[in-house]
Amino acid sequence: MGAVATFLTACPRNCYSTCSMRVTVEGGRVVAIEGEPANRATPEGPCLKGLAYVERTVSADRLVRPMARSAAGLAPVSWDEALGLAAEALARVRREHGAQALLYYAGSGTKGLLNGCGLAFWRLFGGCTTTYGDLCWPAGLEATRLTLGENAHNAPWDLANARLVVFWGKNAAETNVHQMLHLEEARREGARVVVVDPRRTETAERADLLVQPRPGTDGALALAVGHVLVRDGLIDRAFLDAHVHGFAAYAERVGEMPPEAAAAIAEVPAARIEELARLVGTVHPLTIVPGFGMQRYTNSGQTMRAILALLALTGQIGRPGAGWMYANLQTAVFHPVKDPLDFYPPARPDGVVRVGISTARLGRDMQAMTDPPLKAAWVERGNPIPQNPETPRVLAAFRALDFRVVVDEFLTDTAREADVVLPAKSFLEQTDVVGAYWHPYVQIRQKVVEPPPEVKPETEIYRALGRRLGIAEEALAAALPGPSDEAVEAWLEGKLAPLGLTLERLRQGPVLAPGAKEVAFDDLRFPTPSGKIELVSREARERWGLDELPGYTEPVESVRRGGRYPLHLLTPNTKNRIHSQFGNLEAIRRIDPGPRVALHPDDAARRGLRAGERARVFNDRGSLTLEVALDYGLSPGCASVTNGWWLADGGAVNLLSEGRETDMGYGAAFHDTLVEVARA
Ligand SMILES: Nc1nc2c(c(=O)[nH]1)N[C@H]1C(S)=C(S)[C@@H](COP(=O)(O)OP(=O)(O)OC[C@H]3O[C@@H](n4cnc5c(=O)[nH]c(N)nc54)[C@H](O)[C@@H]3O)O[C@H]1N2
Ligand SMILES: Nc1nc2c(c(=O)[nH]1)N[C@H]1C(S)=C(S)[C@@H](COP(=O)(O)OP(=O)(O)OC[C@H]3O[C@@H](n4cnc5c(=O)[nH]c(N)nc54)[C@H](O)[C@@H]3O)O[C@H]1N2
Ligand SMILES: [Mo]
Repeated sequence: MGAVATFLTACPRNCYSTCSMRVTVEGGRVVAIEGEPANRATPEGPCLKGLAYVERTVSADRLVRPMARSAAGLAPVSWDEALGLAAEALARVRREHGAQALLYYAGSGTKGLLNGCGLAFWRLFGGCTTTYGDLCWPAGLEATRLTLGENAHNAPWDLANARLVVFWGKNAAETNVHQMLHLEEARREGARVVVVDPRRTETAERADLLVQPRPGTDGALALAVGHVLVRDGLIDRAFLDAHVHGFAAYAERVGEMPPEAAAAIAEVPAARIEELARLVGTVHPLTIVPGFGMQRYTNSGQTMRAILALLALTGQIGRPGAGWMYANLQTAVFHPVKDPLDFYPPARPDGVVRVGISTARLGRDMQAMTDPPLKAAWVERGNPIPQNPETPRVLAAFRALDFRVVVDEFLTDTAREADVVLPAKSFLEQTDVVGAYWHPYVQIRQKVVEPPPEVKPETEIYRALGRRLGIAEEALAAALPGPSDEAVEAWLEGKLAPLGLTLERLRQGPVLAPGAKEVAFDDLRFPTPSGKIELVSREARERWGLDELPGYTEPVESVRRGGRYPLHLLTPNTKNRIHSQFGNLEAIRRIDPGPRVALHPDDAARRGLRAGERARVFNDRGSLTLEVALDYGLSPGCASVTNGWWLADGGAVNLLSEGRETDMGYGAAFHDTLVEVARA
């Protein structure tokens, strides 16, 4: 056995927690993963997924050699052959159709500054087409920016100071497990907890009040809460006068939504709406923790504005224990994100990179693209076939291309469609620096082991491909840090130095991002056009064509709009997977062996379905055959399947969704989906 050493690193998954972890390596192999108490947000250490890296890094399923397609399917080939095939095909596409006939698709598989190298490389290639928007959170980001001016919130541990915590469309007990520790601290001091969710989630187990709106109707619910606050004078007049723009117009708007009206829309008893309003109006400090669940609808940006308005009314912003804990972009110190459009570089057309495909409409936009049409795709860090809306179209669009390259650690549904699959490094195999979107720490994501002999980091994949494409060595060197570990580190030091940080410092522990505030907006300055919290937003109209006030509109795909199918499909996230990752590991399979559709027992009985039976979940776009699970905690009229199952598992939920954007921010309206369930 070789030497034993322990390293500090951070989990780079697209997850709130971005845990600090101590990784023990013995004989070149990861043997243990533990927590790092210096991270005040995640002191207890990683979840089961984090612990499962011990398996994941050496999993027998991991891709450790390139593969290429022949008549017999995908088979291992040498790097020489794989890169030769890719270079030849890409050069041909560029020669015949132009560089923009290549789609560069990057998903959310890992965080890190080195991710930016992809686009830098494609610029050297001569350009590409890429996507705008994302699958995750942009409607909420934009709603928050329109209202508060930027996305920042109090430090995670400040939740302990709250006396009322409202989890609105967030299931922290599964998706942000560390937040529950801060919640428990608040509860020990007497805090009360509200959960607003059509499902009685694990988070709801801790709640004093559970409000279960009909999916997609939270806007109406929030307006009615605002109505009661204004009606009963449960508002902070001094705060409104000094720091809020548009209260008079807002008060008029909520006048139109008394609790009885919202009760009819949201299918929540009016008395419960009154109860929620009384808590919001009287139990302070109040933190609202909105999740991403209700911002996956066609009306979701407006919904988020309506919920956020409740904090403006009650003056619960800029104080300890108070505020809007949505997205904390205070660690975006390397590329400050002032505007959600800054996420999609380059935000402005430059003739080289065509930012022309909506992530939410990936399949449709790929098929519709002309001048030049798309002929090839390069996919990295993402699994768009099961994860983007409307899987059948995404699949068809990928199949219609002449050539596809996928870079991944595993043979995902998307990789299975590729002509060339290149094995990706794991986060334990190349040093990088990561931020977070919940806590305010900048962290090192440290190389702790060598990659398997035939695995290269993306930076080296690009360098090798670039050489084959005849790109000048100096240009590659300028765009791609490496090849040595020292050169990668020197590049990272160059990014850190302007912030007064070093890798050495990060190796000692997580570091608060320079300028990060423990209490966001404590100076009550809001970088909006009026300098105040905006209940009325001109930009909402000018940029998105929406009402200047928050409002409620029925989701596009709805039974009340005459939708053909009766059940509302929810596709939430789940504890032991991150989207389409981890579900293939033995440690996870033991707990969560396969996809199931949850139904309220009454809905199941009406269809003659019993627990454990197989049922077809379907609409005009597609169908899934799944095992039925009964859940009294799920609102009647809903069906729920966790997202992230692969086509290969028979559970790819986006077979059922449509490629539709949210009302603002270019997000994906996954939950605007109706289905029927019947005996298989
Ligand atoms: N119906 C429905 N669909 C959804 C959602 C929903 O709620 N409902 N949620 C959406 C949300 S919020 C998100 S964020 C998306 C997530 O969708 P994606 O962004 O596609 O993310 P993952 O499914 O996690 O897949 C990431 C892939 O990156 C690979 N990977 C990991 N590390 C590396 C690396 O270092 N290099 C390379 N090259 N590859 C790597 C992983 O193996 C994995 O295959 O899904 C969305 N899809
Ligand atoms: N374990 C784990 N953790 C994760 C992830 C993961 O896949 N697994 N993914 C990470 C990522 S990328 C994301 S985006 C986050 C997402 O984490 P969350 O913010 O918790 O988001 P979701 O699971 O999409 O949805 C949260 C809740 O919204 C509810 N919901 C759906 N529709 C509505 C509605 O109309 N109104 C209301 N009030 N609620 C509704 C759902 O039932 C669900 O319980 O989690 C991150 N953390
Ligand atoms: Mo996400």
